[in-house]
Amino acid sequence: MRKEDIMSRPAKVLSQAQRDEYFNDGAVVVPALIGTEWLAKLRAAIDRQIELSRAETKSGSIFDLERDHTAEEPRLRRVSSPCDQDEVFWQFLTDSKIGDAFEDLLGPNVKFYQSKLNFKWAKGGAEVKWHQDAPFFPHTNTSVLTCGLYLNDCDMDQGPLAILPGSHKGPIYDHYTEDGHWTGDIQDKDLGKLDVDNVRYLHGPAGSVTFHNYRTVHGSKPNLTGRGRPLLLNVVSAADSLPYTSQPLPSRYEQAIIRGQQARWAHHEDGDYIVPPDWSGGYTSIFATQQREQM
Ligand SMILES: O=C(O)CCC(=O)C(=O)O
Repeated sequence: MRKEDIMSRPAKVLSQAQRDEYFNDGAVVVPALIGTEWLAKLRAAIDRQIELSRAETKSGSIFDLERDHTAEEPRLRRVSSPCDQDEVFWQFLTDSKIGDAFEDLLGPNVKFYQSKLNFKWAKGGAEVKWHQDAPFFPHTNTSVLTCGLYLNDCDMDQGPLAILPGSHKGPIYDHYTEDGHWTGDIQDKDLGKLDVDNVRYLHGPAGSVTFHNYRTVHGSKPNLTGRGRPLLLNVVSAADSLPYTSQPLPSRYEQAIIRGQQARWAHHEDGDYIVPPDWSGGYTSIFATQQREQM
């Protein structure tokens, strides 16, 4: 959906300044947007996933585990497609005011693309290197965003999401090595082109929500504190933005409408997009590919 059409509608839950920041900088964090009731429900659902992970000994299509994960001391990197694992995660998207925020940034018709729960466990939760989301799942237009909900307070030392303001207006960077291996991060040859001195950290108290456009360059540092950093990430798009490559994180809700209705017309924007690998044979996580565990 076009920015002018989105911004011509009155905001439901974000301020005009927050909407402007999203469009100008490619990201915004809204402090404590989600209240204690939803946080309690979601934390209980996360605890259920952690309990289930105790039975796992290696990473698979649902649980991505740190090397020293054990039944006694679980250490998770990610739960893939949490909406498919526990209905509370889906209800959060359809029944909470997060849908109003989506409308403020994407227009009245909003659909689901994928979800993941990234942990950054205490004392070692891994770095996420600079990358863009568009190379993982290109769409016909740029009305695609990732929304991150901090389940606990997240300060500067816990590896908050970091973004490079304005980078959504720049190029799509290569996420393959020169010899054609997908790494899921921006290659050394391009790192010097990034304006990393201008980095902005999106942190805040529990219930704070980050929104970044799928072209925005982002990443996060390791979590070396004793406090975990569970971050629930949902990717949503305007209904008229369609993916044209296979989904890395399959879900029964893919393309399900969260607000409004399905589009009759797809909107296409001009541009050059890198083609991701064919994920239909399976995908683990950004942590595994960036750590070169599969190369
Ligand atoms: O968990 C994080 O800090 C960032 C994750 C991320 O950017 C991703 O999964 O694409």
